[in-house]
Formats: sequence, structure tokens, C-alpha cells
Amino acid sequence: MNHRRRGIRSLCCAAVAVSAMSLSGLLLAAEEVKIGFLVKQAEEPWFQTEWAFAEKAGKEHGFTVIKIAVPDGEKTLSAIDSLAANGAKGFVICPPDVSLGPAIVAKAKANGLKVMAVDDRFVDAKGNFMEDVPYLGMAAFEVGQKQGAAMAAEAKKRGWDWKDTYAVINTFNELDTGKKRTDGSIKSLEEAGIPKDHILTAALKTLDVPGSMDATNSALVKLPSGAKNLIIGGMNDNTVLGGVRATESAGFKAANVIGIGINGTDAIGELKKADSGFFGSMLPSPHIEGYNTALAMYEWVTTGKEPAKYTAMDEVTLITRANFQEELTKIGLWK
Ligand code: FCA
Repeated sequence: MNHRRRGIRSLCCAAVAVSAMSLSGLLLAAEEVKIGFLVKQAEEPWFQTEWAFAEKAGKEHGFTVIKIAVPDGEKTLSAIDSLAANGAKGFVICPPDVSLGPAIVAKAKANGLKVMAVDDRFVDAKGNFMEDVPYLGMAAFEVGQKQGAAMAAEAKKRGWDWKDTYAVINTFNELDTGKKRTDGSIKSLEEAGIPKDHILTAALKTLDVPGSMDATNSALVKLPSGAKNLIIGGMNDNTVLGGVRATESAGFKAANVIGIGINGTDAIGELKKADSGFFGSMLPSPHIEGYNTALAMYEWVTTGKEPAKYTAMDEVTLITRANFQEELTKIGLWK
């Protein structure tokens, strides 16, 4: 009798335990984890790719990604408020201006949100990197060096003489990742033997195709009449695409122009054209950047494990008309 009663009691306990467990399971399932992914230039396929892969991470790991375009400071700060109001716990951001770093961090803190930077690293009021904010981005100088080396290799392949070859590099020195990329590519061009005074830099006012067309135009008028061949560089695809358009308007043929961008994602339409002075692009890993930063943020808000303070991605592949379809297909970016 005693024995039986004990048996019944433990059965009851087990039932209570099981229902308590499934209740907590239900509660967990109901508490959807949300993170934000804010980008400065949502019109760039680069950022659309990061978004798409952040969402892929969300699907595979069970969290929701709130995507917000933040083209200026005001939109950035109000986006952080609205993320908090929507129950997000943290966000990944490529800011419209890196000097917004302190304001973004203050706003995130006030709302109890965690923040991580992608692509463009926050700087403080003195212009120093905010090393406390986790950051993942490109190994900019190295990628720039590879871009410059690829330009020089193609010039050599075409049998160009440095005597009548000039380079126009569209620069955006306000942004560290931009400056390092163009510094790196200029270094490689110099190492390949192009005379220093054959390399012209042109400061960009805006990071879009019209902006880079303007910058290159301002350099083209300074070229001597003997300039036969041109190399066009810049920190990403848009800053080279406009430059190439400028060479076309100035009468240069595709065979006399080598433009190589960085990003790859933003040059797909251009590479689909049979020929142009836009020869190719250095393709890094936007898919890994989007996926990994979103996942790192999810882990941070759910387990407390903070992402690495600094991660640099240095792998790039030169894509040209000869291999772009194959290379983009490999990483799931061919459309
Ligand atoms: C910067 C550029 C983007 C992309 C990214 C990696 O944010 O503006 O086009 O190159 O770095």
C-alpha cells in the first residue's frame, strides 16, 4: 500500500515536472530574439548581400533580423530607438559616418542594446578608433594592395608601357577603410614600376557613381596629351564605375582602360556587358560578413558571449568577365 502510494506520488511529480518543462519551452519559443542590421547605403548590392545572409543566419539559428537603412545621423539615432521599441536586443551597423560612433554607442546604452560595427569602424571625437566596440571588416590595406597588383598585372599582359600609362585613383580619405584601400593599391602600382607622377588622386565628394565620375573628370583634364592608357581605381565598385564612365566620355576605348573595383557585388551588371574599361573587381566575402556578424550579435544577446573586438577579412578573388559567373555561383551570389 505504502509502496503504491509512493509510486503514485512520484508519477505526479514527474507529470508536474514535464508540464513545467514544456511550459518553459513554450515561453522560450514565444520569446522571439530580434536583432537590428543597419546599413548606410541600402542601395548598394554589397549591403543587400550582407542583409540577405544575416537573414539566412536568422533562419538557420532561429532569430529575426530587422533591416533598416540609415543614410544619415538622424535616421541612425531614430532607428536605434525604434529597434528598442520593437524589442530588439542588439544591432549590427555600418554607420553613415564613422564619427557618429560615440552618439550611436550612447543611444544604444540608453536603450539597453548591444552594438557591433561592420565594414566602417567607429571613431571617437579625437578621431581614434573606438576599440571597445566589436568590429568586423576588410583588411583594407592588403585588399587595396591586391587590387593595385591586379591592375599592374593586367597592364603588363596588355603590353602597356608605363611611359604613356597614367592612373587615376578616386580617394575618400575621410573613411579609414577607404584610405587604406587606395593607399594599398597606390603602393602596389608604384612597386610595379609606374612613375609616381603618373598616379593622380582625385578626392570624392560622394560615394556613388556620379560622385566618382566627377572626381575622375577633374583628374582627366590634368593629363598630358601623351596619356594613352589609363588605370582607374577607388575604394569600391561605385568609385571605379563612375571613373570608367568618365574615361568613356573623354574618348578612351575599353582596350586602353583598366578599372578594377572592390566589392564584386556592385559590378555584376557591368561585367555582364560584353566589354568596358571596367575590367574586374576584387570580391571579398559579403556573405560571410553578413552571416557572421548577425550570428555573433545573436550569440552575444542570448549567451553573453561578446564578439571579437577586431576581425579583419583579407581573402579576395579577382572577378572578371572570364570567371565572375563561376565565382559568384560558388558563394551563392549569382542571380
Ligand atoms: C565600405 C564601402 C562599401 C563596402 C564596405 C566593405 O562601407 O562603402 O561599399 O566596400 O566598406
